[in-house]
Amino acid sequence: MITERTLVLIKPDGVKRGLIGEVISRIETKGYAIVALKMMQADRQLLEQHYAEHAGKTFFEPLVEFMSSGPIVALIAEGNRVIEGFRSLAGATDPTVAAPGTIRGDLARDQGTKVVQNIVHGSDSVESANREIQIFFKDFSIERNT
Ligand code: DAT
Ligand code: MG
Repeated sequence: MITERTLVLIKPDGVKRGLIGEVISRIETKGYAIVALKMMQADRQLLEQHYAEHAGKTFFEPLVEFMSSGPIVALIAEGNRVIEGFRSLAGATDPTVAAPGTIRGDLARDQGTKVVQNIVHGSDSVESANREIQIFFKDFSIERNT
């Protein structure tokens, strides 16, 4: 079985609300390993790269503004099927309908903002994970996801 890595971001809403420990705890309790971790301020250039797939959408500009509105935590989690597994822990994009028991379902709600604020980001495929890990952790090897 091939071990995977995924990029997780704890977004500014998660950091502001003091949920760094809660999110990390859920990842570790599930059994995934955290193999890289940093707190940082993401700038526009980094976020435009990270969210390139959403360029041109109505929520793109609010998304970049929100994600640069305060510190975030970036981490790499590792384990078999961690990409799918973290998406499952995170829950649906819209926190109003995200299942209870998930990070977004338990910890977030609609704030009436132009962009959905939902505590965490998780890569959605091996290709995305490799690309995003390179953006946030330039020196980190990607060999395990290839
Ligand atoms: P996810 O974070 O679940 O992978 P995504 O990649 O489609 O979701 O979108 C990135 C983020 O942008 C998402 O976490 C919240 C916000 N977002 C997505 N769709 C939106 C929409 N229709 N209106 C407002 N914000 C949205
Ligand atoms: Mg996404």
